[in-house]
Amino acid sequence: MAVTEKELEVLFAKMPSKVQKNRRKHILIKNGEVENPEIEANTRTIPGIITNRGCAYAGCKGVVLGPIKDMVHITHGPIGCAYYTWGTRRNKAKTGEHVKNFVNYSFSTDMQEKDIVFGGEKKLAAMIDEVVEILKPNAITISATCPVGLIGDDINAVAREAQKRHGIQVLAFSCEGYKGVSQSAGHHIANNSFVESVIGQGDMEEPPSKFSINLLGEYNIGGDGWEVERILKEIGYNVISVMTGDGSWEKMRNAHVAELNLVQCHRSINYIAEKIETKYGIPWLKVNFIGIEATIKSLRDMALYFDDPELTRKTEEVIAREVARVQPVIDQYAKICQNKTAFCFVGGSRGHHFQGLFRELGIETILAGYEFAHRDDYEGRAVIPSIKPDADSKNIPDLHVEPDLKRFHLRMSPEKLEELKKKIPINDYPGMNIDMKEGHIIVDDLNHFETDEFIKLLKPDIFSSGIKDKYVVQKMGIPAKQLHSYDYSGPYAGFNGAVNFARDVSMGFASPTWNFITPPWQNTPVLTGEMNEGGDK
Ligand code: CFM
Repeated sequence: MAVTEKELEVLFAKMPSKVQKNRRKHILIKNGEVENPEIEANTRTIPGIITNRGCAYAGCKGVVLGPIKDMVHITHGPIGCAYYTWGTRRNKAKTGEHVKNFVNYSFSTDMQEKDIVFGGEKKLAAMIDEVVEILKPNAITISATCPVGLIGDDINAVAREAQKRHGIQVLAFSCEGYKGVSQSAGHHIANNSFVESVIGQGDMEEPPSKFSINLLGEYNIGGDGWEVERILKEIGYNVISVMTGDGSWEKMRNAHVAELNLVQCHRSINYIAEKIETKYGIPWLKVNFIGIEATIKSLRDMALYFDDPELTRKTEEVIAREVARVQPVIDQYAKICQNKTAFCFVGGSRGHHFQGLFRELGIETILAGYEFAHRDDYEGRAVIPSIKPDADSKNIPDLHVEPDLKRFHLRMSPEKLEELKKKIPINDYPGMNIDMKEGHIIVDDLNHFETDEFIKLLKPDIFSSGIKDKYVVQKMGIPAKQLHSYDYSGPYAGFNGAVNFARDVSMGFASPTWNFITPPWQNTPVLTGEMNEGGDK
């Protein structure tokens, strides 16, 4: 099913002209004649429009910092920001003997009116003292919320003093919610600080064993990272650090010794991948462990990079064994899913990543998009030089790094790397648009009105999005599968994840619940009338 230009015009016509002008740039129909059409992204949502976006604090503390388990993450601000980010992103983390894990806690300075009036620095310093005394974390982060920026608390000074007092690293993040147009700004702020102050601070000079890698942009939602690590370890890779799912500050400090960085979520962590390349000479490879085919491709790309006969053999052995184990189970579920259609609208990477997994089940993604991704996530990294910075993007400093004189070394000859780039996505991400099919819709920063309208137009069999819109969609009689938190399920990555996903999605379709729901528009009488502009006729 596809939408015609004419139908799209009808949709636009319902918007006020100013909104229409703006939204036209964010909505595309994939058209074979224009291979990679331009889309506007990472710009402000018009105030008043209900979208799914979050804030810079959410991207910094919630997404990138939050999953690091051996640090205590302090939210400096009134209690709401800490409370509503407590446990809602299902970034799981293992505990064990001698493992510090504070992921299940929420820490806030709980600023009151008096702190807003007289300043909250003393309260923050006292809280750090308390945290060190009670929990003894390996390091601490402080994330600023909006009021902190407004009243001008100097969190950097508080962090510096606390670091001297306690002898542990205390990092301050000026990630006030308003710092950018979405959580994407917060990713960038967190990335900058990790490159500057954490990565490369460890003592290791050499990788501890062969095939050492870092896994970037994997946050272990519902256990995704554990499934990916299981596969990688079985093949023979040594995972030095994961950024940041079930991650640790201690391990990240030695990330500089790896031979390759894998990038799962390009949007949230491409800055780190890029800067590590410049600083330490580690190339990065775009991978995708969502879906059987994508997982296999990623594993084979990695084998090509390392170019080792034993590793390649083991890669194929694991692939063959895993596929033989999971495919028959998936095939059973796929019978329920055949010829269905989906909307796949997620934050910044999953709108693309999950399309392959849907396809493997016989489900076609007819509308996809991102809440806050940039043009490169749609059109590929080749467009980066042509993206014009605006006032909002200039708000986040672009960190300048130089090669580390002591620790920079090439992982392979430039010629060999160039050869490899022709075969596998090294230091590159071609974006989502090229994978979308003719006639399908690409929407940036989808809003509530458009969600309603596109559902009426396209009648998808399943809607994949988040908590903010799932209930509205379910009330329309359409199953909704959250692809942020995975509801209460997961992992969805790797081989085991594909089975879980197939089970959950087919359960959604097969549930008798939908027979008890009548979409509201089927019962509502449609009144027609005319405006009487002429007065009292
Ligand atoms: Fe990356 Fe993510 Fe995503 Fe993201 Fe997020 Fe998330 Fe996401 Mo929700 S880091 S961009 S900021 S893959 S929390 S684990 S699911 S919007 S698509």
